[in-house]
Amino acid sequence: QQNEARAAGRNLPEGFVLGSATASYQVEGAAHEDGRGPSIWDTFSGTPGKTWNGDTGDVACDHYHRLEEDLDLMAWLGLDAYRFSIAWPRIQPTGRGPANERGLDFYDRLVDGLLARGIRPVATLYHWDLPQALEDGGGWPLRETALAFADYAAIVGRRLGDRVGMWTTLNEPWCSAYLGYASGAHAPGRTEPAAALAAVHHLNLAHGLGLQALRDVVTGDPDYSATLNLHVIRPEGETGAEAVRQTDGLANRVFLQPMIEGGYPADVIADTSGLTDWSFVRDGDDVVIRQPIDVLGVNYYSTQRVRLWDGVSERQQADGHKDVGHSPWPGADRVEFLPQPGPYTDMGWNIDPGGLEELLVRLHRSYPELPLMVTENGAAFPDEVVEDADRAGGRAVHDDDRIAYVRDHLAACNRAVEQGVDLRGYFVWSLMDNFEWGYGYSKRFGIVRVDYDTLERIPKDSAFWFAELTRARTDSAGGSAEHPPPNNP
Ligand code: GBH
Repeated sequence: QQNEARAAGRNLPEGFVLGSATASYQVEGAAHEDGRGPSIWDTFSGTPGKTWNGDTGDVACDHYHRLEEDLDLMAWLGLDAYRFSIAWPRIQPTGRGPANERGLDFYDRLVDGLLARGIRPVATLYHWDLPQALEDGGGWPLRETALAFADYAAIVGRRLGDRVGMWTTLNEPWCSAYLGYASGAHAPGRTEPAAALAAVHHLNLAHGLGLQALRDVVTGDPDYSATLNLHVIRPEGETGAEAVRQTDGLANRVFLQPMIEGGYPADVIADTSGLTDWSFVRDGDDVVIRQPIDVLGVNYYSTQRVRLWDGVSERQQADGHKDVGHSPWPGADRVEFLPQPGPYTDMGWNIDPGGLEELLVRLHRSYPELPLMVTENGAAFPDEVVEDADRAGGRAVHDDDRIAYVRDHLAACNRAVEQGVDLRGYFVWSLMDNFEWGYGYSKRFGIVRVDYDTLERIPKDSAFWFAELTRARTDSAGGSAEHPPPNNP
């Protein structure tokens, strides 16, 4: 496995960035400390029945208090870059008004700690933890939320803008809009398809306004980006192409087109005309949203297969369950998501590295000038801790399945590069096990295990593999990740 990791590392293009990713609400904990205000995820996870086991991010991985230990882990992993998100309610407890200095101090320490270890800080402004007060005022379906986001971006940019290497405005606005406001599976848990479409627009607007605000105040020379969870959707049967058109519009083109080309796809507006007339889009918004970006972040996990429901068969959802409850796809009522062939991760998502290659190549063909970055890719598996006398601490997690997942997706990245795709890097999701949203702590995505009783970090085999991978490029002479990770007795 060590040799294999080294081989995988040597295949990557010169300067390819290897990193790991997390998000504030999923790892930080310290939910009520240093002036942090409540976010929609505090409210949602605190509402009975919304998350697995009633889990919340109150403590999470306690990353807020274990920053130095986690930074040392990242250094041991040999990360080129670390992708984290900033909790808006730490910076502005009610989403508006003056900055909370103690909140800014935490990210200041994080950024400095990364730079001291030679790791490039990649900061996301919004990874789903909207200040609750802004949701109380209407949330993402309202224009005011996008305007507030620009003020927040300016505050953060002013404080960290001399040191952050890459800024990302939003993480996966698809999830914020459709899971937050249509299916209700994510905070704030609303099930209003028309509001979800208004949220799409105001998230896009926030992206544009946020970039403008950052550019006004940042003194460094960072890359600017957004991260999308673009869907790879394959057609099934005669009606497949039409079903792909509808879902590709709602999932992909409704973000890509305004951000990169300007304006909304006419077919999406037509498909959703029964829900909204899109009058929330004002003159000039298109120009604001279409700000130049230096790189597009792509989060990729699995693929989907669709056709139009024939009205007779039992309609399926993506996960193969019966279609119950509210759909995250406004206006695509006839689309049926078919179960995908395996193998699957613990999320029930199919493993399909070819989908990543396909997606990167498609994006490159559509936007040949736009560099790409895989800002998330990874897998949940039900890992087990076993005794292992050869390891520091006497325990190990043998997650061969995760190693294979990452290896095969990196190989897909290489194939895309061979086809001319300007792919700049890859971030594994995630640095450590964390709060997996509606699934609480039941799903483990980390390359480092978190023991939620003791909050101890135990590097899994995939972490050793990743450390070997990063070293393969810097140190072709040898050297090894064999030496024990930090903080292990
Ligand atoms: C990302 O979301 C998030 O950015 C991150 O915070 C999260 O922890 C991580 O991934 C793992 O979930 O239900 O079959 O239609 C990924 C979100 C992944 C959304 C797959 C929709 C479609 C699968 N998504 N997905 S299906």
